[in-house]
Amino acid sequence: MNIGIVCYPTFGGSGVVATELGKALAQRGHRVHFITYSQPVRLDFFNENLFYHEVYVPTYPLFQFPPYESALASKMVDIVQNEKLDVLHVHYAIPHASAAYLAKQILRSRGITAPVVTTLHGTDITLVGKDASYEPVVTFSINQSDGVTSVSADLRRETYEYFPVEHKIEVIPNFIDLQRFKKQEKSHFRTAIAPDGEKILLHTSNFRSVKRVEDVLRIFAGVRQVLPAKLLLVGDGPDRTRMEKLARELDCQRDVRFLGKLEAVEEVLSVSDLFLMPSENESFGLAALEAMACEVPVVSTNAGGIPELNVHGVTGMLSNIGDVDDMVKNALYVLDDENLPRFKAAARARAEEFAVGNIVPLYEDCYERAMQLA
Ligand code: GMT
Repeated sequence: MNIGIVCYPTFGGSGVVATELGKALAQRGHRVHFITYSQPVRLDFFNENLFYHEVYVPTYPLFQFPPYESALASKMVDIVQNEKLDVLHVHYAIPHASAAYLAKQILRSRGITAPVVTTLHGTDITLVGKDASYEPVVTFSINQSDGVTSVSADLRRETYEYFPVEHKIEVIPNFIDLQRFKKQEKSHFRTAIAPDGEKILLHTSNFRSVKRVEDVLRIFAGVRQVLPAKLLLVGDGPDRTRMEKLARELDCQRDVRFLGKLEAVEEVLSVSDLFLMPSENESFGLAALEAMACEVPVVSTNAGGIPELNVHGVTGMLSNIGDVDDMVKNALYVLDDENLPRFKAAARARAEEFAVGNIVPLYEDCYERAMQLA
């Protein structure tokens, strides 16, 4: 197939999933055209089946808000027509699904059929999409898509609950490259971080309020009262400075390291004992899946789609949002030397169910059905 992928090319989970999907499809012999405003971060190599088309948004003094959606729709028209795409797969409803609808109508006026598949990733529904400023456009463009997928059953439930969406939504979960995400021998790194055999806890996120990084620090402070431990924080975002201050207030700054935006997160995961995900909302929790693939169990909330990945008492433990005391108790239970090996093995085994080879064919089937419908 000739497939167009539209996504946010930045570090966010939806962009990562879209890019990894494109790479996997290219390996399976499809020709994949990325249509984005800059080169996706994980697309920094040559492959004969991968193409990148940049959306250029001309500015003009009149434009307080440059019309990205129009430029994107025009670019989609150009690429579908000239590269003879079979299907357009847009990740994140806003504004990609509505731009795709516009492109489809323009192409139809030229006698060209362009099936559109929309994948809902989370905040496009749970945070941003619900806002009355966007809701009518989100609902309309989901209903006009030829195929709609969501990354968890919970996100599908939320979509039906909050939007008058009539379209069938197929659940296709996030997936993982088990060759890249596996426990690696990094004992020198472990010795440098935890020289006295301390347990290593890890959190990775974009440091936005939905991630509740404050809870990460409070859980760590509780664990450290009982057990020698270190905390590694990967990522960056609006709450970072406040969290550095909180680490000092909790008097645990010497045991906390802010590592910033690391690309090779699998190296840090390889030396970690426990992953913390106290999110307020999480449609799937790709970061937890990456941890589990590296044999790191997860202490998380039961928000959104997390329970569809993290199995309570098996791959980690679940608590209610904000229940820091319970998460401290759970973390200590998982980290107990009696329990940790069994949790680690179960985390990896569960991650294997989400192997890229199990999930990507579901998208191929979805494309086929959308092409028949359009
Ligand atoms: O987690 C984020 O804030 C980034 C966000 C995004 O939109 O890129 O990630 C969402 O999509 C990921 C890939 O499908 C999911 O694994 C994340 O759980 C989801 N984040 C939220 O729902 C908050």
